[in-house]
Amino acid sequence: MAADTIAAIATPPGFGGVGVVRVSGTGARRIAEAILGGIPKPRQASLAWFRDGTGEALDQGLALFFPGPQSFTGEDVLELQGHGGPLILDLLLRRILELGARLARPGEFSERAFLNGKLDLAQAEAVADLIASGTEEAARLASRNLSGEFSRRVQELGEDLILLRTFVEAALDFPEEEIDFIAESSIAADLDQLLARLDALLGGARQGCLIREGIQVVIAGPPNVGKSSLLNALAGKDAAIVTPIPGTTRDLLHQEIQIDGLPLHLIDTAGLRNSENLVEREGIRRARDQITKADAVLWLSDDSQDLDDREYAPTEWPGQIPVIRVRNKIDLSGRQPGRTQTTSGTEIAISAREGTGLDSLRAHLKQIAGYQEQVEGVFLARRRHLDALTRAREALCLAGTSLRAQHTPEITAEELRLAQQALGEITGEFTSEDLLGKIFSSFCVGK
Ligand SMILES: Nc1nc2c(ncn2[C@@H]2O[C@H](COP(=O)(O)OP(=O)(O)OP(=O)(O)O)[C@@H](O)[C@H]2O)c(=O)[nH]1
Ligand SMILES: [Mg+2]
Repeated sequence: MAADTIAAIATPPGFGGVGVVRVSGTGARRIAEAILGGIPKPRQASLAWFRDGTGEALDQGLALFFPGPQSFTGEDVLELQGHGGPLILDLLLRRILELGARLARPGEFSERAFLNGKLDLAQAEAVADLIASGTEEAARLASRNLSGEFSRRVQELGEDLILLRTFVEAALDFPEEEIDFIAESSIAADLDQLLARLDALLGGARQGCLIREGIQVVIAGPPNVGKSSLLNALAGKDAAIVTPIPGTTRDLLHQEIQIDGLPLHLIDTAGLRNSENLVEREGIRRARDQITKADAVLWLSDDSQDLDDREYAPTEWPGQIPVIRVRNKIDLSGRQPGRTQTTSGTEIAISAREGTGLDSLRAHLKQIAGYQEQVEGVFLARRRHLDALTRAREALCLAGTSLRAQHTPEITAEELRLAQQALGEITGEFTSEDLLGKIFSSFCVGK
């Protein structure tokens, strides 16, 4: 248990009805005595005056005391709920620091909860994800992780892996009987079954990662084809300036939208053409740059004009980025809205002005992102979790290969160990200090 006592304002900066200061550590009792004149009854709200060093009242509010280990961090925790003014909270915090606490680093309360075994790492991350969640879907999934469902599934896999390891390692200890031992056992079948469960978990985690992070979609094309109009139509508001003048948009315009719970970061860009205008040229440079960072590009053209846009298209489309050709202004050209498959890829005909064809476009974007509705067992995963699950999967596959080769039980055992270790990284059983520091420092102060 950490020796020093930490404190932070846990509510966001600004004015509000209530502001909360949190204290955790062995000094919490002493601080309560100094500020409140006594230690509040454990886990009960008591109305109290918060006093400064001279005994003068700073504020009045609710005081809550959670003796360790039955607290969020596992240490003694004091929570003072005063009025939500920045100055008053600051005075209160300063008084607490005077009494020997130090300012908490971002995420330090959660870090202590993790170190004291109150939460595993995936759960601690879920706390931060819940706070940061931008969609209802993401919030729902984060709270599911917080409840430990994801961790439990990962742990169960880890435990079964240990059983398998024990078996294989026992075989190593009795080399004469080794081949029969492995052949007669159900190890291969168990391994396949583990792999299937891991795949299911990975599928749910991939979907969850998508819900957490969304995809970045760049709208690009020649000037005046309706890129900004499309952004506005998808966003359902008048975010970008639309005029009949080619070269209207110069800056990149970011807009967050969601399609059935899938977050999409839309970026409207300057129309691509050869321009002598310095401002426009910079806009075009930024547009091209943005295209290379996209998860998908909507390449727009004006279907009512017979324009060869090849000369405008970036000469080297970045390799794997899906490009969707969108024919806009079909209200003028008379083309039917919707999706068609051509030799050069998918084309979608829309009218940004009338809103036709947009449903097909949305559906296609979801498909490109790999987003499915109602997937069983979705978990709000981070890249870190995906990476660990993928490594575990690779190790299991190698274990399977060496098992079937029947000559190298050492390798099977080693790969199983690596798989178990990768799973352990998710819940924090095996982690480096660096990784912990990185994870918790991205949290908010006071959490
Ligand atoms: N008829 C029709 N006009 C459209 C449609 N979409 C856009 N427009 C018109 O086309 C013109 C250009 O639209 P913008 O959305 O500004 O085009 P842009 O591609 O963003 O243009 P730049 O920013 O200059 O590159 C405006 O007059 C729009 O009203 C459409 O679906 N149908
Ligand atoms: Mg524009």
